[in-house]
Amino acid sequence: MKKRTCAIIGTGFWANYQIPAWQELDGVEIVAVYNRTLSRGQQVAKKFGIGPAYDDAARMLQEHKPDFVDIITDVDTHAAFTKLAATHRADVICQKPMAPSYHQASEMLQFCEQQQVKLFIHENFRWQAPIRALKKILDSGRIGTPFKARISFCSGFPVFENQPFLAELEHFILTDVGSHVLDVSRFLFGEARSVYCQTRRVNPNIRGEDVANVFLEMQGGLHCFVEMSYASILEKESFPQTLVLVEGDKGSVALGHDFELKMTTRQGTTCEISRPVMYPWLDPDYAVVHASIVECNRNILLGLNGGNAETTGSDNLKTVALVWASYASAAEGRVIYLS
Ligand code: 89Y
Repeated sequence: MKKRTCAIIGTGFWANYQIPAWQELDGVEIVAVYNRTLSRGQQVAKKFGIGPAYDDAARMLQEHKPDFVDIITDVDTHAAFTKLAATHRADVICQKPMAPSYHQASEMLQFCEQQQVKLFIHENFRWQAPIRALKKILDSGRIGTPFKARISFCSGFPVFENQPFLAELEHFILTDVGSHVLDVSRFLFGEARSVYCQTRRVNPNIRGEDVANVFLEMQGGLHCFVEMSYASILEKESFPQTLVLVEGDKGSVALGHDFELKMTTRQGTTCEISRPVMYPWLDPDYAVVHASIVECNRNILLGLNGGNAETTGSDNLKTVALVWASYASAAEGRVIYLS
């Protein structure tokens, strides 16, 4: 099959994993990279044996006419680059969070629909090996009907060292981590009916909130507590693992530290370990996240080729809605009912 050509937009921290993850797949050829600072783009292009590098994204799109772009920039630029690529008739993959507001995210989606290009959001947490293994257990019916769950991402990892712009965000943890873990809640349990959230800032050196506790009632009735924090100094640091406990009427399943997946029924407890693939290019501190980029890209490539991808723009808009409903709930101190 003919390879799909891809142009990379943005060669910051995350591009160092997004690019080699594409190189794990047969069906994609990266033909050019753009970065605001040309020397940085050239450095990354050289590192991965790709190129050429540009500091003018429009010129890159004009000259290479790629089948799709992979936008790996800060959230504030997502809408502008999406529109630019869509105008050049390139399909778009964009990092999460989709946009800095629900309004801008839905505009991005609308614009791509008008231009008749596809839009996908690179939402990778649901593609993590242990999350997929947990979903398989839920789908097998072995714990019966789930009625209650906790999804937890609580860490003291110095996240601002690798991604300093996160400290500047007015809306931090719900957009950065909440986009992921609220998406996991949708992946596991479907859509939410209502949201109640409280937030806090513990770290005085950052602008946004670094703690958020979200209580969801899912449409199926399940109660789901989604907690996230970058202020948690715990006995066992779990970054960047998402820990999950689901209780059903016939048993429970717990995704614990180090990818241990334990299922308990009245017959006893079984345990499996669902480790990520340790690709040579990944940063071991981020292993489970970086490995999931390959699976997320594989699924999006399927979508680009006409199959069904999970993390389309229209699907992800529902996750964006949960993030902003959480902020609205925290600001107004009330339960928000989702339509
Ligand atoms: O930006 C975030 C992400 O997408 O995964 C973890 C992270 O790097 C820091 O919260």
